[in-house]
Amino acid sequence: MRFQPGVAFIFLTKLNPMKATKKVITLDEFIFQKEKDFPFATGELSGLLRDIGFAAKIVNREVNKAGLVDILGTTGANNVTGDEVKKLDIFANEQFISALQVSGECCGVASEEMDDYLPINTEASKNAKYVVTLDPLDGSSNIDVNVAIGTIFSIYRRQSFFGPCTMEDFLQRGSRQVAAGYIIYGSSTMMVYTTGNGVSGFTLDPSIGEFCLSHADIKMPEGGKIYSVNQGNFLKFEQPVKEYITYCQSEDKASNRPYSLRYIGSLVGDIHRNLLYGGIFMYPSTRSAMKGKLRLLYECFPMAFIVEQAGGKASDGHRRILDIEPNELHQRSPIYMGSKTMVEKVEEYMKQARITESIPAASATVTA
Ligand code: P6P
Repeated sequence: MRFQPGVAFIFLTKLNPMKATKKVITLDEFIFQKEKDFPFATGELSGLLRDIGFAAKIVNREVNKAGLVDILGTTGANNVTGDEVKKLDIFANEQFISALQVSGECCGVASEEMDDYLPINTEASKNAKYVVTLDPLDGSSNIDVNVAIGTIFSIYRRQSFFGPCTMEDFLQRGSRQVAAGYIIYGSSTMMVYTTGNGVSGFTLDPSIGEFCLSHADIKMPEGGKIYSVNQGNFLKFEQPVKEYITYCQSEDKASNRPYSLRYIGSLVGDIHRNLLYGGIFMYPSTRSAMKGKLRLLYECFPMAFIVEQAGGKASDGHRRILDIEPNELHQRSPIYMGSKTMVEKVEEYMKQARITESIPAASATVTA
């Protein structure tokens, strides 16, 4: 074969380990860089985000072998290493709490897995500046069928000044979050978070054990063609929600309808897809669950913060999710969040319904 320089160049660059490649930015480097953008930053929030990233890697390792553990776990209550086979959401809760306890930057945690909040009263933490709310492993019932699941977290500055944290430190409206994020354990594992200056996504590279910047400055499309809702609850929804779903299903080429229904029953998976592709996620109230299903503090608030920071919108049908003042840790809320124009359309249906109810004779309808 005659020597062909071009082929040689390709051949050599493939082999050449020193070949210049795009700089990989790890989560730790990114956090450190962003901290420099804030002259008065003290590094405490950065430390907290790094600790959450570390715990995520531990949880990821266990989630990835969950199916295997089940097979091996049939030998009894213990797995191959002799450890008690814990439910993964309890395991995840323990991992994130221990990471937050050693962090020294967090004085308390509220979690879906715990009835009450947990003060962290060690010498290093009891006067720390931040509290964290957590859904350690949302959608964990999907593990056995290999559907994406996730961890959701939210970080607030404490309201109390020093000493053990108080309930008021957790019962803050969503707009007071200083950071929020999720980890999605899916076809790849990603950490997506915001500190109020846009949304960044990091993909875990198992070969180096680092989250690497893969989605800088995520922006949610203003419109979308995906609607996510548990269609099985349709008959239980209130009338304007039924009308909006029917709107999504109606033929109208000018507005790209009918939309596609995409719903995997795992909040982090559904939101992550809609964040990148555009779309609306809905968990409305029903007759049997007047407040909806999703929890305000550690599901709705953090996801709403992320969606808004990416240019989307999050509402309970009538008001901005982030403006809601919570009065209990495990409070639920209906939620409609996603592409701005899609959420605004739902709010239009809800508003018309209120007008119709207030003027019974009115035949007010929503313009399609
Ligand atoms: P449903 C998972 O159990 C979860 O909390 C969220 O992750 C998900 O969006 C929702 O519940 C699914 O609820 O009632 O549609 O099965």
